[in-house]
Amino acid sequence: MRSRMKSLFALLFSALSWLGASPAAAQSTAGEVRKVDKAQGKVTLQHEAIANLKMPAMTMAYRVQNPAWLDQLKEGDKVRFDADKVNGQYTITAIKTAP
Ligand SMILES: [Cu+2]
Repeated sequence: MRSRMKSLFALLFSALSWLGASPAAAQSTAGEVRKVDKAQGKVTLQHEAIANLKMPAMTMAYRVQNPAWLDQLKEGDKVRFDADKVNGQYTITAIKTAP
């Protein structure tokens, strides 16, 4: 009985931590690379609406959280990404190329 309770709690806990981890892990917005500007540490994306920023679909330049990501991107790449406002600047916090 005791061990059943224990495993139930373990299951519940892992379910909760999975829920907590998933939003950060999912690249939620689709876009296409228009321009890579390594000097400025920015990438211009044509993107879908971004719910968490209440932003409609548009083309705009974003700062990237890690400038090394720019080496993996080129004009015309289809991507999925997360963006947030960091220190008042729209910033890409995660990005990967999509097939
Ligand atoms: Cu935008």
